[in-house]
This record gives sequence, structure tokens and C-alpha cells, in this order.
Amino acid sequence: SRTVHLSDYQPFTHLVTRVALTFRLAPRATEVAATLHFAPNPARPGRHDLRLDGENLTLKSLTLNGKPLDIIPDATGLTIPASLLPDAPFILETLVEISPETNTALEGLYMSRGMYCTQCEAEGFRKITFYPDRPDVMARFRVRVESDLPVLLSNGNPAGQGAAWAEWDDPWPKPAYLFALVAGDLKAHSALFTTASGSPVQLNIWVRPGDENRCAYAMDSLIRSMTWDERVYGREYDLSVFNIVAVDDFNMGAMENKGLNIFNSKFVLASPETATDDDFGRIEAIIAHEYFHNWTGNRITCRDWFQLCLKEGLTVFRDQQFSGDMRSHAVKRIEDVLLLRARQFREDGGPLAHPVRPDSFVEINNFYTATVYEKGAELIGMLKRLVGDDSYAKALDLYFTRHDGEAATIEDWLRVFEDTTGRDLAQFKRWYTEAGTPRVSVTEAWDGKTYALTLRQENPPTPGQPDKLPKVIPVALGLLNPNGDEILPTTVLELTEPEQTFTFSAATRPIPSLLRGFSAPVILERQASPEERAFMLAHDTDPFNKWEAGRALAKDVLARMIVDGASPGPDWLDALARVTLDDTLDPAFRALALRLPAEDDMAATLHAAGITPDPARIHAERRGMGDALARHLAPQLPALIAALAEPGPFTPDARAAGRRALRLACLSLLSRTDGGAAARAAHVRADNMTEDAGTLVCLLDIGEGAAEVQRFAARWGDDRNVMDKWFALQIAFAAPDRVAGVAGALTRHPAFDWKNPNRFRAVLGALSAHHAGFHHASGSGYRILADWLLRLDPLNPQTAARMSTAYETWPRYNADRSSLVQAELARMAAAPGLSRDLAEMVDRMRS
Ligand code: DPP
Ligand code: ZN
Repeated sequence: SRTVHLSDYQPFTHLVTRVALTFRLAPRATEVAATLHFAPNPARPGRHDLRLDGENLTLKSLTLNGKPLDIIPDATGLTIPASLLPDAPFILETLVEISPETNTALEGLYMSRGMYCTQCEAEGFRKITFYPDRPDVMARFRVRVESDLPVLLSNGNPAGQGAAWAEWDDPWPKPAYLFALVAGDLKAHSALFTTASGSPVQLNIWVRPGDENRCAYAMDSLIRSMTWDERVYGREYDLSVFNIVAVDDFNMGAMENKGLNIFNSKFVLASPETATDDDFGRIEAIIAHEYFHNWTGNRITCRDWFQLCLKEGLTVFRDQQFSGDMRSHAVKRIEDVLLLRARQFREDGGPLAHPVRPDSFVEINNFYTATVYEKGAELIGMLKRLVGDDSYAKALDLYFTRHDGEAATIEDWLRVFEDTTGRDLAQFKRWYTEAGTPRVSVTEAWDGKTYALTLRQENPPTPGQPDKLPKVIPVALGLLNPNGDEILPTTVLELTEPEQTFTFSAATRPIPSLLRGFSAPVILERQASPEERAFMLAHDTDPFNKWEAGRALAKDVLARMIVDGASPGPDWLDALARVTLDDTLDPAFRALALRLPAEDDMAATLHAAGITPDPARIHAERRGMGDALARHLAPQLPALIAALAEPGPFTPDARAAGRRALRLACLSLLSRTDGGAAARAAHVRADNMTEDAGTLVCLLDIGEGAAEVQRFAARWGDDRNVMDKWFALQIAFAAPDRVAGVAGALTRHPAFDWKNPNRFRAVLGALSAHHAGFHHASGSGYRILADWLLRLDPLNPQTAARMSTAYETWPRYNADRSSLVQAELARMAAAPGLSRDLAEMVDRMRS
């Protein structure tokens, strides 16, 4: 199969100056008429064939400057030989037929419950019409949609409408991956926005009739995002309308098509009764993310798909800044690092590790990864820390002015920082080109006057990259004295060598607070006593490191329970009790402090320490740890739970959400000692989904809740987004021995619509995320997932391939488990007609 290499990049042979498309929509026979204006590209001197991408298209006519051409397409496109092409501008007209209704891959133009919609990133436009489907080909699009459906949308500004047609004109040149079209029976939730320079913008969120009353939070998030991008980055919106459409069948979270964002409905629709606080937070973040792409992605796009992190890393970083400003920077940072470690560190440490900017791929859809997105965002954060906030702002201004309207590269991106600061970023660039999570180890010496801190970095080998050079690692450091006073405020050390020593004068032996704010995506290896960790949990002035101290302490305790059969000692129990009961601390922070280390994280940690993780044992000891905490806190919990009850109606703000999170964490602990009595009572009274689902989880977690599960389904059976939770929770909180049985039963449930990606992920995603269930010694978890991936793959390869990453951790486990995984990978590899997507993933994971 094909492999694409970054080093093979060449500009396209031709320029596309204008595109006019007409869609005559019909479920199985949509006609797409395209008029494409081409010119020779001065960047590619000489005469060249014109190669257009095209897949699953029935070509009905083709003309060049009005004259019919008799060319037969191949499986991936069509070629017009140079000998037929004028050495001057020319017009190509094509008419193709496509079948949206039978398009189950959800790429290109497809149907979702009666509505037409598109998904073109990365390479879906080639399933709509013949076109040079690559991001560096940017053109102005004009689109006409013909259909009886009441709402007909495309990119840009409205340019006329009549009986059963509408036209749209996008004044901004764009790559084809940002094309979008929607047609359906939709209702709008609308608002008006005025930009900083006074231009009015009509904002519409389009949903199915009946869902209009679930759009208010998304609209509010959009308006706050637009205001924020004006204030913080000086970026204004640039069209007269901004449309968002909610779709039920969607492979991704959402898509930033110019002026017409298309969203997975679960990231738009929210009401207090149907959405949890986590849902509200995700909606706010994803609305912001897609909106921010208008500048970082759309106005400045990527030259080629290897540069994906140019838009994604930067846009994730921007949405993280926004959420921090809207909520709490400390809490947001902790949540982001939890996610980074759970997904990106795991990816970086296994067979799927790849650089933030990969240099080859078989299927680009397989590179929409935690590494490109989340590590990509970390690289922006490090750059900002290294150059300072003012230089960062100047560099971004230069980026926007210098590259507006262009398809740019990581080299362009780094150059604006070099030109702004005079700093050489050649070493920093290794973060983009080398995979793997650096490990930083620490030794300390204090002679009564001087404190010497020695940092050592190690860059482990990853697939295809055995040897690595040292990176520039910003290590934010603070020093505390034994009274808990900060004697050195946060200072950024730059570790650039394999080993470096930094010295500080100190009259008492200081305690270091290292990697404050998680200043670099590295694994910090520093042993510390339980007393010191408890001290830092009590006294560190950096909120991230305060949380990190508690987390490190908990992981040490759990590791000793797993390895030595130890019991959780008073250091951890007392320290955590103090944090839990400290009313001066943000409840959201206290809830995060109460969260025990994840089983998958423990497995990774044990593996890194040379211990083969036993998932069943990790699960059992982690439960034992929770039980011990529950017993220790039991006397205080009822009063705390009562004090955290929210008077008045539900509000989705961070303050109220934090109080609910802590209250539910406490209810979950209390359930371990009261048999679920308090949680059951709270469940009955719940008037919002956070508490409805949260109290149900408390019950499921102690093996109760069967009646509540039935009642939940009876109440929410018609709501797809809520029922996804119902499916997922039953698996997520099942005992390890029951996971396969529960998942099997749910896949036989009449509401298990496995062709819907959200429902598929709710069940099979929950199975893969249940560490002890998925890695059950019987191999049942591995087998069920492979069965379903093989079933989904012919219909929707993109989602099947993405979900296969569940197997990436196999090298951590014992020989029995490893060979069970390898057998499933071999079974998938041998399946006839396996998609390029899944084949690439399976191939990379096989030993
Ligand atoms: N829609 C996806 C995102 O916004 C891919 N661009 O990240
Ligand atoms: Zn994005």
C-alpha cells in the first residue's frame, strides 16, 4: 500500500483560481457539477499532466474549455495529459454522480437521519468531485444547492435563494478540506454578534426540530469565544454569517469548515437535564476550538498533512487558554495533564509512537492523534514559556500578518519566533521531529550554603528513531524552605544538555518544586519520602504541583500495595483528608485531589519500573485503596456532602460544577460504607444530569443500581446522547469479571445502533477503557473488540482504525496477554478486504 513522505513534497502543478459547484441532491443519485478555473503554477515551471483526485465518483461528462474529453478515471482519480492542456489558464467542467445515502464511511457527502452533510478533512472532498484534494491548493468557492429540503447551507456568505435552491459565496480562498454542505429540515437558534470593528455577524446553530431549546450554552460559548479571540489574539471574524450544525452521525468531535462548522450533536446540545458538567465544559472547549480555527487553520492553513500540528496544536493551546480564562487555570491544567498522560504519554511509549510532525504516513486519518493535538499544544506552551508572554504575542502577530492566506509549515511557524526574538530554535525543533517522552532525573546536593540541582535528560528510542539528541526542556522551578515559605519564586531553568547543574544559595536545605505547571511534557523521575510529598501537598504555592504532590504520593502508596501487599498508611490518608476538608481550597481542586490514579496509568508506571503489571491485581488494590480512604473519611462525609448541596436552580458555571464534583466524589466514597443509601436518596432527588448520572455511578460502582439503570432507560430511551451515557456507564463500572458479559449483552440491546459512531464508541470504547476488563486474562475483552472492529471496518474504516489503538499497550503485559493481543491483531490483518486505515494501525502494532 502507498506510503506518503514529507520529503517528497512538491507544489501542485497548477493553481485553482475559482471553483463553482452545483449540487442536485438525491439520496442515491446526487449530481455534482463542477467548474474549475486552472492556471499553470509558476512554482512548477514546465508542462505537466493534471492529476485530479476522485474516489467512488461516476463521471458523466468532462470538458476542457468547453470541448468534451474522453478520459476514463482510475480508482483514485483522473489524469489529463500535458499534451491536451494549454500553457495558459483553462476551464475544466465535470459532472459526477454520487450516492450519499449509501456512504457509511461518513467522509465526503453522506446522510444522517434524513439530512445531508459533509466531512472533508482530511481527504473526503475527493469523494464529492474530481479535484486536487490537498491543503495547499486554495481557491474561492461558489456553491449552488438544489433540493426540496427547507435549509440549504454551504460556506461563506449567502448569495441568493429561491424555491428549492440556495447559493453561497465564500470570499476567502480555502483548501477543499474546509468545504461543507448541509441540507435538511433544521431549526435555528440564532443571535447577533458585532465584531470589535463594528461588523454585524448573524450566528445560527442549526438542529433538528425539538432540539432548539438545547442550544443556549453552545451559543453563549460561541459569543464568548469570538469576544475572547478579539481581546487576546486580536482576531476578528470575517464573514456576515457563522453557522453551526449539529449532526448525530459524525466520526470526529466537530469540524471547522469555513463559516459552516459541523458538530457531533453531543458537543452542541445541552440542557441541565441531559448534559453533565463535563459535557458543558467540553461543549465550551470544542465550540471555542472550532471557532479559533477560523484564524489558526482556515486563514492560515497547512501546506501538507504532515503539518497538521501547525493548526491543531496551536488551536488546542488556544482553546486551553480560553477554558482556563473562563474557569480556573489550575483546574484546567490538571485536567489537561491527566489527559496528556492518559492518552499521549501512552501513545508515545508504545508501538504507535510518532513525532508531533510525522514524516510519513499510509492513511492521514490515522494521525489525528493525542500526539499531534495534545503534545502539539504542549510545544506551543513550552515556546511561550521559553520566549516569554510579550514575545509570544509579538510572534503571533507576525504569524498572522506574514502568513495570512497561505498554507504554511512548522518551519514558517518557528521562523516567526526566531525573527521576533533572535533566538535560534534549531534544538527546539527536535520536539516536532522526534517521538517519545523524555525522562528527566534529578539529583540534589546542599553544603550548608549552596543548593545544587542536577538534571539529566534521557530520550528513549521509539519506532524508527533509535537515537535521539538532547532537547531544550523548560523546567519551571520554585524552592520552599522547611517552614513552607517560598524562597525562590517560579524560575524557568533551560535544560539543553544531557546533564546540567543549577546552583542556588540557600541557608537551609530547600525543597524543590520542580516542573511547576507541568512546564514540559516529560516524565520527571524524582524519589521523595511520603513526608515530603505530604508537605508539598500542604504547602506548595504552585497549584499544579500541589495536586501533583498528592498524585505522586497516591501512586507510591498504590504501587506498594500492588507490589508488597502494603496497606495505605496515615501519611496519605491524613494528607488527603486535610485537603478534602479544607474549605479554603477550590472544591474542583479537592475533587481532582480525591481522584485515585487510573489503573492504566498504574500499569504504565509499574512497567516503567520493570514490573509486569497484573490488571486484576491493580484493580483490586485500587479498590482497596478507595475503601481505606472511604473508611478514613466516613465520619466527616455526611456533613461535607450536606454543606456542598447547591441551593437554587442548576447553573453550569465552574464554581457550581466544582461543588457538584466534590459532592459526588464524597457520595461515591460514602457509598462504600453505607451501602449506597445516601447516593440512592440523592439519585431520586437529582434534577440535573450531572447528579442523575453521577449518583447512578456511585451505585454501579458498589455493584448496586440495577433498578435505577432500568428506570434511567425508561426515562431517556428516546434521547440518543443521554442513552450513550447509559450504555457506557454500565460497562465502565462493571466488575472486571462481568465486563465481557455486560458488553456482550449491550451489543445485543435493540438500541445498540452500531453504525452510529457515538453509540459504537459508547459500548466498545467503554470496554477498551475498562483496564481490568479489557485486559482480562481470558482474552475476552481483546476478542470482543476485534470482532466489532472487523464488523465496522468495511463500513467506517476511520472509526474502526481509531478504536484499534486500545491494543497499543500490549508490550507492557505478560506473555499470555501479549500473545492474546497478537493473535487478535493477526486475525484482523488476515481479514480479506481490510481497509487501508485499519491495516496500517494493525501493522504498526504487530510485533
Ligand atoms: N475537526 C477536527 C478538529 O477540529 C479536525 N480538524 O480538530
Ligand atoms: Zn482542530
